[in-house]
Amino acid sequence: MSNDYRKMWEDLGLDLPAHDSLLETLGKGYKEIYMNQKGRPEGMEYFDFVIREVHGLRIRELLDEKSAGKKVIGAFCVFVPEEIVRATDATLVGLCTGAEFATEEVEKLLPRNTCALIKSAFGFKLGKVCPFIESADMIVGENTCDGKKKAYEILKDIVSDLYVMDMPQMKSNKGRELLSNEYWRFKEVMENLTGVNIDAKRLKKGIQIVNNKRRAMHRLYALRKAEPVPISGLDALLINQICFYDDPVRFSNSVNRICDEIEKRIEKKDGVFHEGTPRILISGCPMAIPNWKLPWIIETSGAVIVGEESCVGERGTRNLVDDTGVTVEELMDAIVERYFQIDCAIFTPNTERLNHIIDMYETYDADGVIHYSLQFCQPYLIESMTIEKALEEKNIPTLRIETDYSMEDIGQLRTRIEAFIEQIK
Ligand code: BJ8
Repeated sequence: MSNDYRKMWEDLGLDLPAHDSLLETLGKGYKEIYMNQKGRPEGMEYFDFVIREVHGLRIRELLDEKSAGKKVIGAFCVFVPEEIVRATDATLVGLCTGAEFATEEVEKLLPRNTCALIKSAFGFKLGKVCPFIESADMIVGENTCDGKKKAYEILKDIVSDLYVMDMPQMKSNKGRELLSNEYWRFKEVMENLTGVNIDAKRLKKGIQIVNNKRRAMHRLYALRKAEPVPISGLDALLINQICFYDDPVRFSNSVNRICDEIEKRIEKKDGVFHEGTPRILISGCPMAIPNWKLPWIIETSGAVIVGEESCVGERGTRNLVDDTGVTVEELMDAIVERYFQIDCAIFTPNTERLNHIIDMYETYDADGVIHYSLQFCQPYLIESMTIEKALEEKNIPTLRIETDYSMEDIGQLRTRIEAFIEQIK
């Protein structure tokens, strides 16, 4: 990375030695996991570039936008409506939550048995290694799981401008009303922060930009149904992860470009795994950069991932917002309608999620489901048991995995996954 970037990180208040070590670990992990894959589509070059520049050029772009008077908003959850952020010309970025960092410091503030995702968010802040969190004008938290909502009470003292959005826990009329009220409140907060009045034209434009991003992802997902599989699950995950950071218009164009290439590959029956490779559907907690552990083990154990029932995957991007409304009220209603369908495990009951898993299993012609929960994540861990039972009743082979971001359990995970793949072959 150039000296220019070093100055930028220093100005953002990052701890440069700690940041150097983070980048080195990231780079090493990335090389080992991504660069060793064979036959990747050429279009992955763009995403390799983005990941290389995730703390470089992308941060420079965000800082340039800020100098031009625009705002950067950081978030931890797919319930934060990007359409509203876009309508004010601000940029929404997903904050880093996929690796262990500054654990000792974190455990002075949070109990040890807090899920890795929450600890990671704190670790990146306390370790001063995340340029996204330091660039953000406002960070949006959401009262989803208990872990997050209690953690925000502590996070508010270590970040400036934390805004917390309340969240329904049930898909009832009352729940919908709560979400709607919260989105209107968020709209007002965004207007005050940016000085931009969100009218119907702006909101529609925001909706269209985000819809286009989702459309491109839907196109990519659909291509993964092919046999032999034309893109690895690791590469698809990377694209899903970059979806949270990149400029949305450029990102959508790049995804569409790789889809054009993949379509040609499919015509030639050119796959990244040979025909007949066991096809896995992953379901569960989100996997933020650089959490590639489980997919890497699966795809180096003789199987290929064909879909992710996850917020960094189909749960996060499915369903478009209806953009046909003409008033702000109609468009806001359409936004609420779309987000209220997200079947996160924080909802009770949450039967839609089970139906979606079964639907994805069938659509992607999967041979088995691997359910992934982070340790201490009660919503997904508890749901995983009902899901396993329901899937097994339908004779869908299922493996339940509980892990964290450490590398200590790689051997044990590999043994269990290899045995599962053997069983479904
Ligand atoms: S919409 S999945 S992004 S809340 S892993 S912090 S649930 S204890 S991340 Fe999520 Fe939004 Fe739901 Fe999606 Fe809590 Fe579990 Fe930790 Fe989690």
